[in-house]
Amino acid sequence: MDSAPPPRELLEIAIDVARGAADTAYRMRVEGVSVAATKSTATDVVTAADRAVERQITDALRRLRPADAVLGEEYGAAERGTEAPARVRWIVDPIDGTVNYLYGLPHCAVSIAVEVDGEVVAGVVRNIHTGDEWTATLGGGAWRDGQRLRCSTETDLGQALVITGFGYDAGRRAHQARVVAELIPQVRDIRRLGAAAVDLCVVAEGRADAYYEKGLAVWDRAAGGLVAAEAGLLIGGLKGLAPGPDMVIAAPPALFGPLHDRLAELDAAGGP
Ligand code: LIP
Repeated sequence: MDSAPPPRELLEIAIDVARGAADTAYRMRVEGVSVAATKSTATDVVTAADRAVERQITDALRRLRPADAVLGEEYGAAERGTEAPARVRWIVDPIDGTVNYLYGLPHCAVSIAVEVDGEVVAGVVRNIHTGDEWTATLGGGAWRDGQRLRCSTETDLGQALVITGFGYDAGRRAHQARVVAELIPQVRDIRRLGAAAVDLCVVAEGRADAYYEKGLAVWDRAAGGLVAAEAGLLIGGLKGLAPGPDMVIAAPPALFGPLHDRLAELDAAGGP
């Protein structure tokens, strides 16, 4: 198989493609967007911008890296011109925080991560409205607009500002609401901002102390998870599992255990 480029080179491609995609998303938002379709439930929406932006990203990656695999939220695994295995795979969320995007709330982003041999080695999250751009390479640190990111050093869960999110299914939301109702008296406060990729970057730069959510897809968390890890956060699931659809926890080393244990007690990975 072909050799893979260094993470920095892959990151430069991701940044360039994400900037063009975010410009398109912003232009389409200004022009006006509406719901084009729904997915898992009537509130799990897709706009024409989600689709157009993912096509733009996939087309650009095809031109630049034709032998690579691409996995996107809206169109899944993109067609490749070859059956040869790909060492490099791009993981794309064209607009993370789609409901925020639909309503014009400025907490939504283009998220592009890139794996080599199954490990995420670079990622970019670019806020569509503000242009805030978070990047990371494996072992190379996490950055926002040239500033190195360091996560919170909070050690007391009772003083922690914790970000979370909720799914689209009513039964899952009811279970998640029960969990957060039990947790909220035991932490400083809860924030629900609506875009996992940005939430992970906000925690990476210490503007919140920790994050957890059940129900994330790999494209929601791939780039933001690398940014968070490179900023010093521990990233994991419950009971020794890797981060995945059942649970993603991102917390500083001193908080990871206490938050993990509380979420396990509350069966936060359970429910529908
Ligand atoms: C969103 C996530 C968010 C979650 C929302 C939704 P989408 O992704 O980023 O954290 O709470 O329910 O899943 O659907 O906007 O790509």
